[in-house]
This record gives sequence, structure tokens and C-alpha cells, in this order.
Amino acid sequence: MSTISQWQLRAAFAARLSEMYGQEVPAYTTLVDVSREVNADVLRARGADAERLGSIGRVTAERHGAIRVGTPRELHQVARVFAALGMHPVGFYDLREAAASAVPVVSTAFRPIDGEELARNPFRVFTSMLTPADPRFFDADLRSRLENFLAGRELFPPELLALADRSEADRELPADDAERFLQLAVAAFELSSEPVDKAWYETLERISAVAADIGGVRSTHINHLTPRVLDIDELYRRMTERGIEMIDTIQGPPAWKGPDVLLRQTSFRALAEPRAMRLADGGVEDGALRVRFGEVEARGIALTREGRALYDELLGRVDEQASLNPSEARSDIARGVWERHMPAGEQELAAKGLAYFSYRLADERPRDGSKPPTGISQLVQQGWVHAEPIVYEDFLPRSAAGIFQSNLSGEGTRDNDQQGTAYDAGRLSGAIGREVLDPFDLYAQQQDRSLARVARELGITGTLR
Ligand code: OOG
Ligand code: NI
Repeated sequence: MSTISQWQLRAAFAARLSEMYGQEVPAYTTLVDVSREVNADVLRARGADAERLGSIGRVTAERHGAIRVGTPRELHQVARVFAALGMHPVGFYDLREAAASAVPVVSTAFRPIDGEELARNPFRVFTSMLTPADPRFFDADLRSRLENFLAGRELFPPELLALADRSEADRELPADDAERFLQLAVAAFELSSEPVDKAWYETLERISAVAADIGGVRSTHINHLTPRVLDIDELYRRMTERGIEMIDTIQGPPAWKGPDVLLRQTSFRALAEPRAMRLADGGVEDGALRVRFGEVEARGIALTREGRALYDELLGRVDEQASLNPSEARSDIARGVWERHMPAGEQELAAKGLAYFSYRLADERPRDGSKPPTGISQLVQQGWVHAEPIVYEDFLPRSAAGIFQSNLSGEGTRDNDQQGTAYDAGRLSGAIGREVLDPFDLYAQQQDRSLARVARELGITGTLR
């Protein structure tokens, strides 16, 4: 009988989730259609250059999802489901610190980590876990009610987890098991039609809309599914033209003439979705909740730690100038700051060690017997080697917080006089039962492997740099 490999399972899962989510949230389908149109136009206008950060095949299929769970146990289980798809936890994001309003979660992203797997299908899921123990948000009484509620629910049926473990161990599943796995996995992320306990939901909502979305219901659901677009400014214009209300800004780096780095994101506003509400007397009424939105993103080059520090510093400068000049558009201020401080080309980014590149031998390198130089920038300048940007596969805590916030109806409440509970990548690794990987290490390894290969092929001894 035929078998389905992990990457095929991942691609099929992403496609089915997309189909399911499109039925639940029709505006998502519009977003995907408009993204596709924009991508086709960019490809026509820019040719091969449009594919510098991923083939059009990859970019068209590319999605990230966002889900939210309540407990370390649930996080551990969802990690097994993602491991079945060849997706590993990468990066630690503390949104409690990144957001001004109440977003009591810590997060990681599950994604493929090797270049070939990413090229086959880069599906990633931003996964947040509630922090009921954080006294800035929850007092002792609410914490224990919340923990009890969460302990009594089951997000992932045992059959799904058993199939997941098999796929992780064997790196494939027989076709009929794969089909069953996909059905159960997609169902686990559907919006439940079970009535929501109205009083309980509202108790949590007063603290944080995110807490209510996670801990106010007995199941999880996909919060958004984000397509990738090659020109996010154009997409924003076209969505607005279609009468779809977008959030105010595009998060992340500004639009400018220089290279695209990291990640730019925006979204349409959360829509009211009908949800049945159970009242204290046991009756059920029609209600509506506004929690799911439509995000879209454009990806750029991965920055090194130094590049990222520069990015964070520039964001700080933009904040400062924006507060001094409230009448000036933030995007104009940001563009000005970037034009002054961010390298205007890929070569300069590489030479200053600010971004990651993958190097390969040029087909048209000198073949007259001349000896290659031994520094990587000279090799590139003299046409021996091509530098290809490594695409940023991760997220930005501040953008994530901005997206969360711009879609929340209320600020919620937080008591900043209390000491927050400490979380870090190590603690999250413990909960997941797998190491949360460092994204910078992954990019650096990819770059270093390509440098080692080039050195070997050119017969250069020692480390190329
Ligand atoms: C996750 C928000 C973060 C992103 O793309 O930065 C995120 C959520 O809303 O659960 O998805
Ligand atoms: Ni997202």
C-alpha cells in the first residue's frame, strides 16, 4: 500500500486547513484571491527577481496559522501533532511584555527547519499558551477556576495523538492512516458549535479577550491563516478598495526602496461570528464573538543578531520621532529613519554581517586557471560565487503584539505592580518536551554549511568569511 511522507502530510494538512477556514471565514478566501492576483502582477512586473525569496510555487502555497492553547499539557500534545508533520518549535515570544494591553500568553512557532523541507512546504503555526499563573492578569481565585476548567477539557483525541506519534517515528504514514490523521487533525482546529458559557466567557473577557478566546471555551480553533504576498502595500490598497476594513497599519519594516528584511504584516479586522451562548438558567441564545481576523504577510531576508539589534534600535527611533511629531505619518517617519540607517543593498547587508545569505558557486565563474580570492565578499564581487538571501521564516514579537492588539475590542486589565511569572525558551522546552530551537542558530548553520561547501569546491582551506 502507498505511504504518505511527512512533507506530503504537512502540505495536505495546510491545504485542508485552508479549505476548512475558507468555509468558516469567507473573507479569508477573498484575501487569498487578492494575494494571488498581486503575486501574479508582481511576477509579471519583476520577473525572476520576484522569486528571489522563494519560488512562486512555494509562495503561493505558503501559509502560517495561529492557534492558542491553555496549558503545558495541551502544548505538549499539539507539539506531537506538529511533529507528525515535520514541524519543530522555533523561537520564544513573550507577548505579555510586547503588548501594552492584556495579552497573557507566551508563544513559539512550529515549522520545518531544513532548507529542503522549507522549500517543499514551509507551513508554520504560531502557537500561544495562556499564562494563568501570572498575577498581573489573574488573581488566585480566577487562576484556580481557570486551571480547573482547562484541566477538564480534551483538545486532541487519543486516536489523533497515536497516529501523530507513528508519523513522527516512521516519518511517514500508510495512506489510510494519513487520511484519518488529516481528518482528525483538521477537526481539532474547527470552530466548535457547542454553546459558550456566557458568564464564564465574560469574566475572562474583562481581563483579556485573548484569555476568553482560549480559556472561555472547551476546544481550540485556528485563529487566522495567513497567506504570503509579494507586495503588501498593493494588497492593502486592493483590499481597502473592495470595501474590506483593514487595521490601521502594516506592522514591521516600512515600505522603502532598499531590500525587504524580516516580516511585514497587516490584517483585516476581526469579524463578528455567530456563536451560541449558554445562559445561567441553562437557556441558549444567539450571540456573536469577534476574535478571528485575516492576516497577510510579506517576507524578507533573515537578519543576524546584529541586524536584528539594528532593526530594534530603528523601531525605537521611529517611536521617539513619532511621539515628538504626532502630525507626521508614522510610515513616513519610518522610511526616513531607514533611509538614513539601514543598508540600501544586499551586498552591504552581507558585508556588515547584518543578514544571512546562502552561497553557491557561480556557473560563469572564471575558468582561466586563475586563483580565487579567499574572502567571501571578494569571491562574490569577482563573480566566483553567488549570494542568495535566506528568507526569514519566523515572527516578530512586537508585530505579533500589534496584530493582537489592533484586533482586540477592549484593552483588558493588567496590574503592573505585580511581578510577572518568568517564562523563557527553557521553560517552554520543558513544557513541550522538545527543545525550542533558536532561529538565529538555524540561519547561521544554513549560511555556514553553504560557505563550507563553496570552500570545498574551490579548494580553499580554512573557514571562508
Ligand atoms: C497570534 C498572533 C501572532 C503573527 O503572525 O505574528 C501572529 C494570535 O493571534 O494567536 O500570528
Ligand atoms: Ni499571524
